[in-house]
Amino acid sequence: MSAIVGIAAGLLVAFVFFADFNKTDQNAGENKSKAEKVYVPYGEKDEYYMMTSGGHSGQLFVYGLPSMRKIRTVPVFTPDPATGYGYDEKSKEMLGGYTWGDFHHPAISETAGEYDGKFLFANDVGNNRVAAVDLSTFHTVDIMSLPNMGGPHAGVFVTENTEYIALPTRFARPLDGKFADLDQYETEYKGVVSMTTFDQEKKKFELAYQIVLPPWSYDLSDAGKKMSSDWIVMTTYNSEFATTNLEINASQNDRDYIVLFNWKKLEEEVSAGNYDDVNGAKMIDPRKHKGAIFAVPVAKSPHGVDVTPDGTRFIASGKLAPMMTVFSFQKAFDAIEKGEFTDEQFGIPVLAYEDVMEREVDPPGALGPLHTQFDDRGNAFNTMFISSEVVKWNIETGEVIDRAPTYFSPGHATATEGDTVSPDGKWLVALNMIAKDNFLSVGPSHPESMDLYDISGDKMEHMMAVPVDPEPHYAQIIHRDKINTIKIYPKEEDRKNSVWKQDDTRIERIGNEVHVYGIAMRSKFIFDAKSERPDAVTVKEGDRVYFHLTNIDLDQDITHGFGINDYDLNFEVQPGQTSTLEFVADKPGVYPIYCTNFCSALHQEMSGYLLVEPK
Ligand SMILES: [Cu+2]
Repeated sequence: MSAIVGIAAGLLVAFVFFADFNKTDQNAGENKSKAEKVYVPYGEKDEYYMMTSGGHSGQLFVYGLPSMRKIRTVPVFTPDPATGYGYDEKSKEMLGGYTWGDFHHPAISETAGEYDGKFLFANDVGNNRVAAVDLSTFHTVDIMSLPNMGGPHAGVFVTENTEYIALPTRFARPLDGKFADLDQYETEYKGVVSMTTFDQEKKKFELAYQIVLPPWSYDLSDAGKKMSSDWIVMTTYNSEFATTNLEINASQNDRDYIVLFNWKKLEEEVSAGNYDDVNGAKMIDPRKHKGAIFAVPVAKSPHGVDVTPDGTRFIASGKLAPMMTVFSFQKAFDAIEKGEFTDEQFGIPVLAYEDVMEREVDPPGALGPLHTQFDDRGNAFNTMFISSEVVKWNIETGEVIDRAPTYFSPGHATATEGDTVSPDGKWLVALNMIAKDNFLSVGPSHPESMDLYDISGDKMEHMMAVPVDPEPHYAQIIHRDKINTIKIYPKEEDRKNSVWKQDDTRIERIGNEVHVYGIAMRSKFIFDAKSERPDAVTVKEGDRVYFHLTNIDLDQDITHGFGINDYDLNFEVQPGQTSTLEFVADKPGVYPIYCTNFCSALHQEMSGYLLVEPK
């Protein structure tokens, strides 16, 4: 029961902290200087992009830093009428009929351990998927479903050169979609790690292999760097194998585990054909494959595990044990080399805690450590969920340097270039789960919030708190120089279904299929230039209709929308883009078509008709 007492005490402390912080108003002069620090005047741009997960909205939120202005919502796992995502043929197929996702952790592609700004990967805890967003267009380009998984919460994280995008599962399930009663949890339920690759030319995922693990819950993970670059570390909880009331039953053991594995060695096993085929996945089993998967005990129910920028250490956050534990990769390698193990779990040799642990950092009164970020001067920053603060400490010495309140209950924090081999130590954002009364009330439910800190000095300086839609779990902050967006989609004459000349527009019928090869341009639709009314399409009730629409306005930002009144359909074509809308004209009558995305002074005139003749 000690865990329960601990949580209760934590909540009490948190309450006191909340009450306290609300009163600590800054003086007006100080606020003004802070405002000047984050103000980005008209004509200038933010120095950083912050890519924030949108949680169960299934979307990506893009912010500018330091202004904290929201720039864009990019739909990833959820249909979005604002951009037509999930309505046109390609994005509808990518979503596969799902209407939501739970996006927790964005990971920007890396080269040599640096964010390279090419792609951003996203996990879907809700429906077991991984997605890629092309950062040249900020469009989602591929989504892959992962078999054998039960909520890939502990991803996504990329290896140093984006060789792999790793996704460990949170919930254990029987493999292969089989049924097994919860009484068979220990024997039939399994944890799984998915190791996916992404072809940057074809913009396609592939499931390279999976690892079957005991039915512990995998919470977070990180890839090694430099000397540890072949390794991945993952935190676990529920080493108790609890199947009900996890709040209590999964908090009994004093220690859970960090699982570490060598992805390069496992890659060799897979190439040698040493795997089982499970539900279409190449499955590695630690009971059969020795020498690449190990575990080390860690303070109970950890959340984050983060590899230091130099790759020498991994730091676990205790969550229910109020401390950060610094582990040494070298010590782990030495113990593995000597074969010194205390135990074996599911074929996984367990290293002695003392053999791998380098230091425990336990700031007095700091409760609920969640996650670690880094600066460029050897410091770590930990969010504390229960005591609502950020703690700055020195990685070499464990000395606590500064503590700053958050408003309130932070989950992750994200620092500028914070997951790379060279963080730049300028800004830190705490992603808070509770805003309380910081903002104008919008009813019983308050927004989540984010705190911005200047971390360039010895002391952290709180700059501002901003509200945010549900619900950022994690974010990465990348310098703007690394993002190179295209201005228009290139004009590809031979692109399937595209039409670039007015004379080539046409309406073709094949049986009960009607294909409209049309153009959107300021300020009209042309579906068939030779027709008396080029912007009207007549079909028969029951026809399957395809609108193939190309936006031939090759000017930056001239996006056209395409909505059909009463048909619940809307999509868009960005400059130079071709998209297809497919539907069955099952309602006879007359339906106005109009451009939904404001495009010109005569945008209002950009309309036409869909006429559906009754049977
Ligand atoms: Cu328009």
